[in-house]
Amino acid sequence: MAADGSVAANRADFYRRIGAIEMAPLWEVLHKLVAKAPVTRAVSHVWRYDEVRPFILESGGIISAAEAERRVLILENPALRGTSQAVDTLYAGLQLILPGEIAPSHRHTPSALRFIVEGDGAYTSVNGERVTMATGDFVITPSWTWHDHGNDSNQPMVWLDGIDIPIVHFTATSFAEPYPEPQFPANTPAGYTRARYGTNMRPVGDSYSAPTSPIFSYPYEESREALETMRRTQYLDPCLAIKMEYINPLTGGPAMPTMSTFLQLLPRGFRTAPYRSTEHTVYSVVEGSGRLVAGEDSDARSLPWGPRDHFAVPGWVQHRLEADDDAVLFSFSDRTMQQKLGLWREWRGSA
Ligand code: GTQ
Repeated sequence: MAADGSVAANRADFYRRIGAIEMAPLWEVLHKLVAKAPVTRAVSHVWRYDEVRPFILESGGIISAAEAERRVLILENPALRGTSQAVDTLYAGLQLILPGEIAPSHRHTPSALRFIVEGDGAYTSVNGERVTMATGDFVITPSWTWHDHGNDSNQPMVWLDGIDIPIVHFTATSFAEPYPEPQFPANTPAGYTRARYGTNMRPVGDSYSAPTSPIFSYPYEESREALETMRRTQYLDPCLAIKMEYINPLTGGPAMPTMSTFLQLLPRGFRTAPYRSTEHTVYSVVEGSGRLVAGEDSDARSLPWGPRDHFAVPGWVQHRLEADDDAVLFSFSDRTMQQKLGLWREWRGSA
């Protein structure tokens, strides 16, 4: 019993004594631990490409790709500075590779995606098979596969790296190692994986089974054409317009185990109904301009975006999208991970 016998002093004394043997009282933290609704410090934010691009190009004179290993400017959520997080569960960065450079081969347990923002003619090699990369292409480097990047073109290339690093850190399951040479031997003819899995066929007797799609390149031209046909023939979802998910052709499920990836078309003048879901999302604008309206009622903020801009929408933030022109948005989120854990929820408002 504390000297003055008061309840507060009594408790403080009790907490101190249990603290000495590494214990703590639940009742002081219960409602923070078991929150009524998602709590995140992350905020909605747009990185404007006209502000970002000069610094990306300048980074080319600050360090070489070889020395940096990956010459990337991380997109850090303004409320999560110092954490390398764009949103709670996802890392995002913009990588620059100049003509003639090689970003040396390595592998790691985090799964990575590339979405090409600018340029045409660089390549990524995944376990020795090269895919070329052009603006709007979506490329995967699955967990624990050797990958290097190179640029044989005569222009700088910039792409978005989307990686599940915060998820891997949370589970403390990060492993990484460099390949002993700058490049993994080019041991597989270009187009090999596309031939095996990319034509709605697979080799008889094939036993590929991995949590990531065997297809690791999804060219923009094909995905864009699908959206165009869909928008002419299909009802537009009030909250999403036309939103397609990149899939693993062997399962019909998401292309990667931890991250879901999407390409979305908002027709000119389309304004979505208010929406929220628990997934944390990062967008890369391919075509068109418009705005993200994030927050509720008088707290709502209007954040304009245009081609090559990137924006973050944290989970459970009510938002809508408005398109001034036909707009095409790439996005990635942790939706599939949340769904696997039975945690994902959405809410749809009316227009
Ligand atoms: O290209 O492998 O932005 O390992 C961060 C870590 C890119 C990559 C990043 C990486 C990579």
